[in-house]
Amino acid sequence: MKTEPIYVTKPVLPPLAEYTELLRGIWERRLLTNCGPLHTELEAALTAFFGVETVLFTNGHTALEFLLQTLPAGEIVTTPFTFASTANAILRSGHTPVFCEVKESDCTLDPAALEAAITGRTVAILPVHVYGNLCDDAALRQIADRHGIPLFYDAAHAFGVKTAGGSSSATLGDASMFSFHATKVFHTVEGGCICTKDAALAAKLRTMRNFGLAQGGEALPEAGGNGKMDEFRAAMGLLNLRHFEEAVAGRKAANDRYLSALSGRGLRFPADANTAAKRNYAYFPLLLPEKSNVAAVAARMQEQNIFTRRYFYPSLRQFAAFGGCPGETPKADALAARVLCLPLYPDLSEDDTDRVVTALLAALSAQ
Ligand code: T4K
Repeated sequence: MKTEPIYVTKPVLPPLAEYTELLRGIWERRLLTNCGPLHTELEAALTAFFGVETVLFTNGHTALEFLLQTLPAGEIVTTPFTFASTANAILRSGHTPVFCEVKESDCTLDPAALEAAITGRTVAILPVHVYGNLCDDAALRQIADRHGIPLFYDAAHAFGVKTAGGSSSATLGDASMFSFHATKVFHTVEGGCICTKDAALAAKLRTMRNFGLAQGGEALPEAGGNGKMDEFRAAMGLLNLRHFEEAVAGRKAANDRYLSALSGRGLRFPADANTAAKRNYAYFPLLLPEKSNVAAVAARMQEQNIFTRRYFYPSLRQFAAFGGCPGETPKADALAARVLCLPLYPDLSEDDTDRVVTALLAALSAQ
């Protein structure tokens, strides 16, 4: 008998009755988009949650493009150990990505390698809190300040994470982008935001996401685009925020089951190197031993109907679109070739975790 598939993630959904209750209001008002009341409510709720001003967008990638469009054209130093979106956003907003090495411990941008990547053309630094592992903000901040350039974070994976000192991840850097995609720990189906303490930047982004229109539509100081989130997705966000802590607790339980079953077997767990005071358990990445055939392990698990993902292989440096971009990153390229993410979501059952572990160990011993 064929077993049920286990995918790398399964989006959380609030109780249907709670969603239909909010839909009733949308039906009554007929305000579907253009910053309606649910949008306003979600922006305020997230500002309170993050402890810093939040500007909602239609998705995380678009939010990042809008943010990077506020900079003069130049080079932006980033990591190749991330999803394609990070470097795509740099290129598509008129800049050149410059790739910098990562730390082996947690796969985040290595401050020790950063200085050498900065040139007279650098306009910003864009590290990634990959897997929810917070970057070494104090060290990065010092370098950014020394060069007088902004420090923006791709915080797509870091919703709800708190620093060792207990601050929200959203308070780090000059601005941070969060993704609210369906596969994320908190989602609005598609969605994202920019968090920033800079009130002028927040105001500018609000204008830019609405075609650049200001003064009630009678002025257009700079060309903008359409980055707005609609009421249906804002409703999803309000409810998922209500149930967020339950979702994290479910993820943590599955994460801990994996850790106790897999420790001491020559595997490394880069998300477990996280020193945050509060984690979100966004992913369960494994670093397989050097020389492992990761594709073969994934294929064997797939025969058991278990769908892992190689987030984030290959290193961005190996994509044709970024071929001409500066930066040598052998460490990051080698780490990316060893990584495999196991299924992780709040209602991943004990039996399913066991199925994943059994399939993984069998695939590894067949190497
Ligand atoms: N920066 C970073 C560092 C990012 O990781 C991302 C996005 C961004 C920026 C950009 O943010 P957004 O513009 O997306 O807000 C996913 C997501 O589409 C993407 O949001 C995410 N990072 C990236 C790491 O992963 P895929 O192509 O891996 O997703 P997909 O469709 O293969 O889904 C994975 C599994 O999840 C499926 O096998 C089944 C399950 N699934 C998925 C969806 C969408 C469901 O069960 N239901 C669903 O609705 O990209």
